Amino acid sequence: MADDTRWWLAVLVVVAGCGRIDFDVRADAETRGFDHPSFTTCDDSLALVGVANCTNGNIELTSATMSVAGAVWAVPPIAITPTTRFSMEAAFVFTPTGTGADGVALVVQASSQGSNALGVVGSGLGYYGIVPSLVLEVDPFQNTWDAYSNELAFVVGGDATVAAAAAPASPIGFANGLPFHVWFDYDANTQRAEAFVSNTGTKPPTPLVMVTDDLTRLGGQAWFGVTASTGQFVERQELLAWKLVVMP
Ligand SMILES: [Ca+2]
Repeated sequence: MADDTRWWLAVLVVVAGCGRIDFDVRADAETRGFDHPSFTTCDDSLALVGVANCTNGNIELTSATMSVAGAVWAVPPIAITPTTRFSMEAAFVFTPTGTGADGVALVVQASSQGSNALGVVGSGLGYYGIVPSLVLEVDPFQNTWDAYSNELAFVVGGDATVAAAAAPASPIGFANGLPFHVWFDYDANTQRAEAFVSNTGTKPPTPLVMVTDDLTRLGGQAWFGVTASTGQFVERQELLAWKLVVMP
């Protein structure tokens, strides 16, 4: 049986079983990406930018310090074709000091800064200005342009004040010291991105927010990363685990 046939059979089984495609069920030579269940060491496959640092088995994207930004990018960039699909999962904990802010973002970008990219601090979540990009905001601080506190939103133009698609208010709070998981899935065949959030490592059955976007606009390859920032209000923002499964 051809590899492609086996793959589609696997997908059909999963779709029939739970109503969605689980990117985690398959691994073969064609699957690319990475899996960091923790960060006991941070090697050259992780580019740390700004105030981000590798500490105590986690990546501390920001400390609880005013107006700082940090990011981590996976090295090297990954090809994006008209059939690429991927699932990115990240686990975080935000430890606020008073009102927690500003949040983190899962970012797919093809800026000329590459693995040195870092956007605006404060409400820019460390990604504002990184273009071209598709961003999933995890935003616990409601600015005037945010629809909710605890907002999960896709941004297609690198502008944190213009959400392409905001979810209903997140069913979980972010800035409360409890770990949570976020998923950012994309299928170039449908040009659809989906986002999920949970306090556990089990992806919910339905996405909280979706957006349509053609990621071939990024020009053939993209950097995958996580950014974060603080502003007037602060929280320590740690990346606990990070996984990416890409099917070309
Ligand atoms: Ca905000």
